[in-house]
Amino acid sequence: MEIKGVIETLREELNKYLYDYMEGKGSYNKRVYEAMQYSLDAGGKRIRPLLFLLTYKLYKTDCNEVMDIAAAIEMIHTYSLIHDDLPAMDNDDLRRGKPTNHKVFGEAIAVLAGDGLLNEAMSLMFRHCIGKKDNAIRACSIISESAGADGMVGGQTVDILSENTKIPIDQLYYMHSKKTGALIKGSIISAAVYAGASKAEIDKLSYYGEKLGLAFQIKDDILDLTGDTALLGKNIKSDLNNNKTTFISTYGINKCKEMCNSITSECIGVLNGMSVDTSYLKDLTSFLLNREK
Ligand code: GRG
Repeated sequence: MEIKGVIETLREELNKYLYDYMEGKGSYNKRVYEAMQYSLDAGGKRIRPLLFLLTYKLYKTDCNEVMDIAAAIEMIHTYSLIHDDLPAMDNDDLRRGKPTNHKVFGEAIAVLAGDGLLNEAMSLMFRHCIGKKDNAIRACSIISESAGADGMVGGQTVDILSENTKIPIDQLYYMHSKKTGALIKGSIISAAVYAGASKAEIDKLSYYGEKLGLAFQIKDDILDLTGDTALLGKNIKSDLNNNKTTFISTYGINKCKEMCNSITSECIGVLNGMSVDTSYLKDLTSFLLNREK
């Protein structure tokens, strides 16, 4: 199968899993499932679950065995976007090319939809682990920690506290390594741990994940300034409007483009130095550098 075919196939399988999972759920509480499904099915790139599945695929053949964990990762990511868009946070009205969750369902239901997705993700992972070996539990624990107060929530906290202030450079790196980087890195390491990779390979993938998260964020900052709202599916210049310190405000656009290129090359270098066939992961890595959305 072509490289693009493998990634596209996994994305489609995941999309089907997510759709089937939510479809028809609920009774008197149906509205919250509708809100959860609205954002889940709004057309995200599925980068984090794909990183999880492609890393798992370095060592194992059947990704369907861990599709529920991949779905849980996407639920966690989607919850974070719903909450990030709320008036109390970034106050955005467009996400994934559609009105944000609270614009359609109201703030209270949007908060609950985010809560519902996070809890559903944890339930999915717990259920997956029943009767499985330690590796599965370790993997799910890495994912849940990466989303927590020392991970994504921690980064978001610093982001919120830093609005309208110029923050020092180490705080900027801390913020992004947690807010954006933690779940990206967690998706990669958890899959390696689950699949039984050696300590040396996990260390390499951990370094790769850290750098990839950084390149992803710098690219996100670039797109926020220079991207096209129609392509991105979200409003641009949100960082400027929210008066945030970003990689662009710190280094300038040209240096950021250069950093994005060189960090991506470093990521590819790490993947080249592995003993397994990393071509799918390399393809996804290059896609992230060149993406327009
Ligand atoms: C609310 C706890 C909490 C956390 C929010 C993820 C996040 C933390 C905020 C999103 C703000 C933002 C734009 C961060 C930059 C990087 C990022 C996470 C972009 C969105 O991810 P993509 O590009 O989006 O993978 P899709 O829609 O493709 O899934």
